[in-house]
Amino acid sequence: ENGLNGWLRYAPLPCPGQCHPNLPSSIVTLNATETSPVYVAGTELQSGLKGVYGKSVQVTHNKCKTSSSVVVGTVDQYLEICGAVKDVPELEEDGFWLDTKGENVQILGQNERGALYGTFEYLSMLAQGNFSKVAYASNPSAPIRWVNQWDNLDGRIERGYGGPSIFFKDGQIVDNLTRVAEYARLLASIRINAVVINNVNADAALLNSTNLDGVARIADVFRPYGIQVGLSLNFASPQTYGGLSTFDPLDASVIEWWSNITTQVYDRVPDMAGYLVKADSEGEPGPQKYNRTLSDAANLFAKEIQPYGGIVMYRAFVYNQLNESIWTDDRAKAAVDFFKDLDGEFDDNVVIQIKYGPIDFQVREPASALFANLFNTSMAIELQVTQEYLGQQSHLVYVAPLWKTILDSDLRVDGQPSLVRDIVTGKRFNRKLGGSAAVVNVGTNTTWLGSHLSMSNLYAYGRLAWNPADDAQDILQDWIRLTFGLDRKVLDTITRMSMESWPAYEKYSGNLGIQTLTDIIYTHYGPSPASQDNNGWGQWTRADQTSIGMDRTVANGTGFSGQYPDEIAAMYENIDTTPDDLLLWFHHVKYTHRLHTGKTVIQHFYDEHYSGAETAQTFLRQWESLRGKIDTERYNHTRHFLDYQSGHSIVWRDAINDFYYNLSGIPDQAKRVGHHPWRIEAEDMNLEGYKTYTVNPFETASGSVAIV
Ligand code: BDP
Repeated sequence: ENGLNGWLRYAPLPCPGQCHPNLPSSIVTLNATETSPVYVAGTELQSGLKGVYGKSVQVTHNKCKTSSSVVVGTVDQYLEICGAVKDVPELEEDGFWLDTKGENVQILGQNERGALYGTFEYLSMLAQGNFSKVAYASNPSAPIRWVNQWDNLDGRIERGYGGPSIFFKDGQIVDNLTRVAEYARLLASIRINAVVINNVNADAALLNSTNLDGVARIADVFRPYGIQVGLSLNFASPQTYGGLSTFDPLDASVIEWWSNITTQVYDRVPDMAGYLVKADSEGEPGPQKYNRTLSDAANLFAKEIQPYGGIVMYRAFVYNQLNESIWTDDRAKAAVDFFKDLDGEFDDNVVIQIKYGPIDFQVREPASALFANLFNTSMAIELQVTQEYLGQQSHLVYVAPLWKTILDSDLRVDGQPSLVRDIVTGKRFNRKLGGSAAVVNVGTNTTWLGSHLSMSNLYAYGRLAWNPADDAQDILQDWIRLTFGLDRKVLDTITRMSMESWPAYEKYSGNLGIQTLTDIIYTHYGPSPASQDNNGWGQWTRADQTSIGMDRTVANGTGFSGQYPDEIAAMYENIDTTPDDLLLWFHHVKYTHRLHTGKTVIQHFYDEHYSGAETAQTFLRQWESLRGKIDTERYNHTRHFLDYQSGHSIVWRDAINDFYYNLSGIPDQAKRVGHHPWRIEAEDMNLEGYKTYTVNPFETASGSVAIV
């Protein structure tokens, strides 16, 4: 198996058809149009029943059967074609009703999308051998359940690790959209309803008429799966691409230019989801050039797409990494500084898309303070499925538990319970719009993301977008059963490895809230603690010979902690009440400072790096215990990465420990750091055809020497 079908393999279960006499013997869809989600649901049911249980079942359309069938449609279609529906509660948009108790299995959506979701739910049960008799409604937590792709028109994907784009090549939309349809299928099964297809660092050439025709073709492929397409815009397009002398958002010619573009877009794609805008960030142009506000910018687009029902996702990731003030100030404060005073100024169809933490997809961050500073503005949380700072798919890191720490954070606005998940879904402040977006970055690789196990993150994202209260391990286990079958040992082993993976990665990369100590300037991969300071992106570790951590308190530091509501601000302001895992995020302390556990910071660093790497090394052995229980192709592919991770976790361990030992001069009590008695250095071997090189930064090779 090559991974192409992800968790929708419909692989045969050990006990085929005859064990399950109650399998439906016909499928009825209440829409006969081939491009409708309900029709697609019928086809999907047919292949699921055939694949899992070897049962061939006919699909008929628009004719109700009295027994032994699966009926799929909307509540309204059912009423019209089959008659009154019993027991179905009022459903919300995209919600569904699934009833396996009666004579027929009923899958009824509030709309066609909901019917397709319900079908995938039923298929997920069947594929996990689950024949329980159930009758329930399921509704989404929020209307926005989007994914973002950072695909460039030349086919490269920014921070993508699964090969080139499935959408673009050489400046154009590819001819063959087969992979797009396969992606649509995966996304629909996890209830994603929109996809932004191009990079947030956007190229205006997407707006030429050939490319917009291509976007229409992409939208046609996604539509039968209930998925809408959205576009990232480059704010300077009217000037750089349109030839105007300005891109001032309040200039009449600029407004007219965008109006014209919007007409061209919606003429081709009448149901386009909306625009995504990154502006005034990391060198991208924005309204600040003309002293206009971010709301001036967002509302410019909002007004244009409002008549079409479109949404503007305006990113809160606004900061200027090369601004001089960053040397003394704190990038973590930027989002609140920029957006707080604009609360209420945004049009109703604007949603502020906020990265989960104040910095940038780090291994541990507190929840973005902006979630607790906007009360009259719709928000969505931005997560990252692609593991940019988290090992880039070469390391196993199941990220859902990290996301849960944020979604379940209580920010105590006005002293009241204010879970991030209730804020972003719109419940806490009564906003109609809200939800989530995740940067996914699948590519043409058959594994989609680059490695098989990383697909649990995509699956979990969709599940949490639908219901952020779900449990990370429960979600994982559904994914394992669907991806690798029902074997108990397979389930237990992959569960254990995955649940241990984020804590392990945090331990051997950057713990105590010091952030992922990767190279911060370019690759965001591999250890490079020194690169975290003295550059325009941040001054994060502030490590010197005696102390470490970034003081973000109001009393002595950057004042970031004061951006939270009082109770939370007070917790982070005080070193004693700050949780250890965020200690260095909020405080600058001596290496000898004692944690709540009684250990010193430096000893904890040493110990955790050993412990994290040790855990990562068990992953390979754990996986190898599954030999013969997993098909060879996926077994070997995964084994390769876990083998690599075993070694690279040691590189991480030693690089970080050596670096801080060198800086602080404080020895490891357990005498491991700097002592590697069993290690054979490559440069000490007889080398033929290799040369030795001194490496900089020193900590990235033992003894500072590498061979090439
Ligand atoms: C950073 C990425 C960069 C993105 C940026 C963003 O390194 O490639 O363009 O975020 O989210 O994490 O805009």
